[in-house]
Amino acid sequence: MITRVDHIGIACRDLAASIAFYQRTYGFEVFHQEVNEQQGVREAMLRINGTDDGGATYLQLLEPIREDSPIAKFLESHGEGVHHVAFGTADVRAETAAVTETGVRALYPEPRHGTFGSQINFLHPKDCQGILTELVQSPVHE
Ligand code: CMX
Ligand code: CO
Repeated sequence: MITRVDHIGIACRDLAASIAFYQRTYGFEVFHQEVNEQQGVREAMLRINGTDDGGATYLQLLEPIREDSPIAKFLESHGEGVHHVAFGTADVRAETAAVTETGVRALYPEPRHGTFGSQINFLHPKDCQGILTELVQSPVHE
């Protein structure tokens, strides 16, 4: 079951400049920053609100650290902007299995490491109304 919008992933060329935009425009603060080598990104999570399942909703600002990473590729073809939408679930394996039963392709056979030690998978944008969709199990649910 999906219980919340976990985050909106936004591709940017300059993480510091993007953070500064969200700070001055809406007053959003950086909640967490990390480098995810496997995904090829330097990222910042800006916490927007808490949710009644104990999770939260964030903006995830993503700057590529490698030319062959998905974010670098996306910036080249689409420019800066919304890259993916992420839904939160208590069980990413079960949710991925349920969704793939409906004919939607998951990108990974097993969940991978996401922000804050979360577990993530992605659903192919061509199967999801043109939107790259991420499924996230936060560590609070483990
Ligand atoms: N949203 C919507 N459509 C997208 C897309 C996106 N983010 N990225 C690519 N596409 C579309 C392209 O427009 C293209 O469509 P057309 O065939 O109509 O031109 C098609 O998908 C294939 O595009 P591509 O450039 O060949 O892209 P790839 O197949 O190389 O990669 C994808 C696409 C989704 C498989 C790849 O980006 C991926 O593996 N993503 C998952 C990992 C990821 O995004 N990590 C970064 C975020 C990490 C995090 O959130 O923590
Ligand atoms: Co994400």
